[in-house]
Amino acid sequence: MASEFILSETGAGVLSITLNRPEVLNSITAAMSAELLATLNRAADDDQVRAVLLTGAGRGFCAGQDLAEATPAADKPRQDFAAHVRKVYNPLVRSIRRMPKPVVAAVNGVAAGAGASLAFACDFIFASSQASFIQAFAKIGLVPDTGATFFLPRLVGTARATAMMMLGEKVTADQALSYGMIYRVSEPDKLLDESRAFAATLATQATFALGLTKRLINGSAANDLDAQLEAEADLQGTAGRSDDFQEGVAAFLAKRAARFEGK
Ligand code: LHQ
Repeated sequence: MASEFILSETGAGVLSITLNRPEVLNSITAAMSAELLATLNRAADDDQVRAVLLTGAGRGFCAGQDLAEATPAADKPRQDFAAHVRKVYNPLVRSIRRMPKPVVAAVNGVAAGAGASLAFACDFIFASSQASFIQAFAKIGLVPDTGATFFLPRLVGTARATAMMMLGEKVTADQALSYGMIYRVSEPDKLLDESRAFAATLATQATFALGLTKRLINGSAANDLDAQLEAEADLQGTAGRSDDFQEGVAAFLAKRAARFEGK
């Protein structure tokens, strides 16, 4: 499928995806979401891709739902947002969380509504010092979606998550870092280089095990201790049979750098 609203390129084992509707701060239409989902799903199956980077073109990361596409009209029946969220947003979150490789968000500017939620679904968040995070839903009479009510309390605790989601106030990159909500703040002109270099380093690591680690992190949100211990044992069995484990130990014993292939 040719992409009109996103750009993508692969290099050094990293698929870089750029949301590309800068004139509306990369807000999401159904068409853009379909392109993003197809690209993410292809990345999941592509052995050449061992890490994914998600960023936005222009001065914004993503302003959430394109409100021009979701405008209520007095003379029309009210829209069914339940169906919209299930179709347009939930598959994106599932695709990022099920991706058996790390996904890095490079938040170059404002991330609002579902745009912020998408960043929260990623494994690492780099943010420009000029970026901000806004749970804009409350301001327009909606509830947080796209996983925000799942990820945000886990990232920052219930008190801060409630304030962010009920007040819709802007959280700066530095605040987000101090909350433990994001991984790193970069200077605006260094964000892409730093986050891409980070993703490229991840892509040289034992990415098969990183994918399994991600599954364990996903599971720990719902499992009790016994279930989680069992899941760890199970996936350690899988990791222990991998080529990357053979290589990792061989490299350690030979005192050389490992050459992982992600399998
Ligand atoms: C936009 C948008 C936008 C269209 C900026 N849409 N044009 C799920 C299910 C169903 C329905 C609804 O939603 C959802 C999930 C959601 O994501 S709900 C939350 C939707 N997003 C928002 O409510 C955020 C709306 N945007 C804003 O509050 C501001 O634009 C922020 C705070 C993000 C940035 O403010 P500024 O830096 O002052 O930029 P701006 O407001 O001037 O925006 C620049 C342009 O982008 C402007 O167009 P213009 O033609 O005037 O230059 C905006 O209209 C356009 N834009 N967000 N979501």
